Amino acid sequence: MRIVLLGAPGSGKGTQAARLREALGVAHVSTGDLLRAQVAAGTELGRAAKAVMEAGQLVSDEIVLGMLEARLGEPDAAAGFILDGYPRNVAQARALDALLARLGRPLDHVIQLDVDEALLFDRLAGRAAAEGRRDDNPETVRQRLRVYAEQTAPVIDFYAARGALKRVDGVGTIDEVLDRIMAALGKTAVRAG
Ligand code: B4P
Repeated sequence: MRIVLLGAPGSGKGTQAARLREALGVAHVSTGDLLRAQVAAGTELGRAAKAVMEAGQLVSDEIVLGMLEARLGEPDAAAGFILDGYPRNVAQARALDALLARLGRPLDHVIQLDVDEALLFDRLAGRAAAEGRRDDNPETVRQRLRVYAEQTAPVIDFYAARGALKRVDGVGTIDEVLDRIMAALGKTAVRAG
């Protein structure tokens, strides 16, 4: 199964994608995690991305697409994947279409996680306190939400226009949201306990 998970910063994409990976046995491909790994490793790409991420802006489409293509070629993605954090603008959505057409692996589902803005701030403030991620400070979060409204929200319309979008309420416990996503995928959630 090949899935795109859309949603604002703090909407729970990363959290739910990790659960979906377990539930569906597909790869979790987070462009944010891939970029943070490059930053941590101090690569040239990571050095270029660091300041951009800390300013709450988007890293260049070209860099992210190259990283994504390499990641989709890894063995765990052969069974399918959940894209978390990609595409983040309409140019990326078009590039993804072209890439997946070339690979002969079109998308099966596009899920949008809906969460209101006040709750996004609370969640990211919680993560700032717990994990100290440098782009979770209030000023950068405001900038990330602006970038989301300007550049990423049109991606929702891009998929909605072709009738491919399913909207899921992202407010509730992590398990409740997971159940809603699984229902939107036509699956039943099975969990231990
Ligand atoms: P990302 O890593 O994608 O960060 P994010 O949008 O904040 O989402 P994330 O997945 O981490 O958070 P989640 O909502 O799960 O991007 C970071 C930066 O990388 C971007 O700003 C950009 O610079 C760069 N980047 C990434 N992809 C790019 C691309 N394609 N092109 C260009 N640049 C790119 O969770 C947030 C918090 O909410 C967590 O603390 C979590 O525990 C909590 N939470 C989740 N679900 C909850 C629930 N149901 N109830 C309560 N709390 C919940």
